[in-house]
Amino acid sequence: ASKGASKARPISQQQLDELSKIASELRSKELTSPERAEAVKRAFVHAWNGYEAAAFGHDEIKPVSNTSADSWQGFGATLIDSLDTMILMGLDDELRRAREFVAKLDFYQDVPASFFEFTIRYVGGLLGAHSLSGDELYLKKATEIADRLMHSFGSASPFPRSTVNLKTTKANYPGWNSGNAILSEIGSCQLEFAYLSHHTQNQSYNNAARNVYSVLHKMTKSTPGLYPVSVSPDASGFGSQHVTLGGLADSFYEYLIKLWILTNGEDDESLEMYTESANSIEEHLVRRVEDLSKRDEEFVFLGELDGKRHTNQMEHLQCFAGGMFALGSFHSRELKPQTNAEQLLVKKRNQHLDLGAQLAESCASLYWYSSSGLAPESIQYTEKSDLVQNGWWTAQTKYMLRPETVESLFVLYRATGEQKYRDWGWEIFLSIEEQCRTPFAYSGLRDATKRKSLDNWDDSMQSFFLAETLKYLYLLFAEDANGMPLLPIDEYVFTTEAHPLKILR
Ligand code: DMJ
Repeated sequence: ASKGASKARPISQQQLDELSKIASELRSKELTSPERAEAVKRAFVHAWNGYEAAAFGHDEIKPVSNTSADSWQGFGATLIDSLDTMILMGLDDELRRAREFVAKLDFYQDVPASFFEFTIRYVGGLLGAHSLSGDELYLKKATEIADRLMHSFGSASPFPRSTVNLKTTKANYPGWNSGNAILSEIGSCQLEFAYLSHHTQNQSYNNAARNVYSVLHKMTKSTPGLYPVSVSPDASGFGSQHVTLGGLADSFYEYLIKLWILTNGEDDESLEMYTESANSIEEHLVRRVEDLSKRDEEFVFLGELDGKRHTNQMEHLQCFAGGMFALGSFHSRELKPQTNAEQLLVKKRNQHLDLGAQLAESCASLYWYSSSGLAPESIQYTEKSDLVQNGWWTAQTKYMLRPETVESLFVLYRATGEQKYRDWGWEIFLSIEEQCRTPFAYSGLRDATKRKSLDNWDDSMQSFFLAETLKYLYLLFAEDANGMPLLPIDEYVFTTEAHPLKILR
């Protein structure tokens, strides 16, 4: 639903020209990393100012019509998702105003809440802010909302239901999925709930979330480590044989290795699940496609499975996987293996780093080969690459300001120190400036294969743009006063919405 009177006249040609000037000026300069970080920070401030002026307290600004939208029940998704980015960037005045809003929030409302979205954006956003600031208000507010979300868990199922009414506590699995649970929805609360339990000394959050893993792990699968996206609520089986690392599944795989990291290596089962999954992803989902157009390197893409049938398609969402493999590899570097899973992680250290790097480069190349400089939402590809130039083509044209590729570039940079990751991230940032900057904020594109025009803006800026995309870009370039990276990845682990949680030691 879109709210708020339109505060803007239609965007004029003169305004468009001014926007283009900002981007071309940036492009014309050779900037140092700290200067690039400053440019990303200015982009954040531009978007935040627009949000504050037209949509403060709403979930999002609509960045072309300069109005507001409430996709997540209007608790201020952009504001909460942005708190830790503001802390990181030292935006004290903006943060003070946002904190005042958070202090007044009341989650006891008669509205249906998506367990997944509310966990990753609201609970995660508040916990990231707590982790970086130590401010107890954020922990208190995260606990308030988590207590409402806990009603998603019931006695009939080990899995949280998709939607829960925050007041009546009535909860359901989605009707559109024949009443089955969705893998990503039940498997992407484990970091947030583990952190919450640790800091509140209340184990109920972690017990409920963590049990989901044990139950899923025991269920029979056609291929070990590959979990179909649709799960029956009583854990008796899977609703389909569709396996993907994309939508409906992605952050489930991401969280397996990250929970092991967050628990400082204590959670053996999550590492076991990760190494099983990593093996099967390598064996069954990785596809290599010759690049006939520009490079000697092959594209390394991920496909999907329907039973035994392989589908050659990849969503932008799957581009988190480069970072996932690199992160697992990074965390094996000082490991003295004691379990089979730890041994496997150490043994695969170089292989996983190489695979992560290839996936990340392939995802970056989807940006290079697109005329907007920004990657489409999904592609299809052929392994008989003499048929189609490049070997891949666009399936879904939209570009939603998504973070997964820059997230992988960030992890790869931190894991290897190779400058090319910074340069690729900078190119993506410049394209965002050129194509997506509006007078009020940043807008997604309807068609990433076309260059900028008013009609091509989709008038949407989801909260993850400030929570993730700009945060990862900032972290790619920013350094502290001693030239050291901010938020080292051996001290913090990032939730699927890029909220940094300090490793629990
Ligand atoms: C974010 O909300 C999270 O990263 C989620 O895991 C996937 N979708 C968006 C970003 O694309």
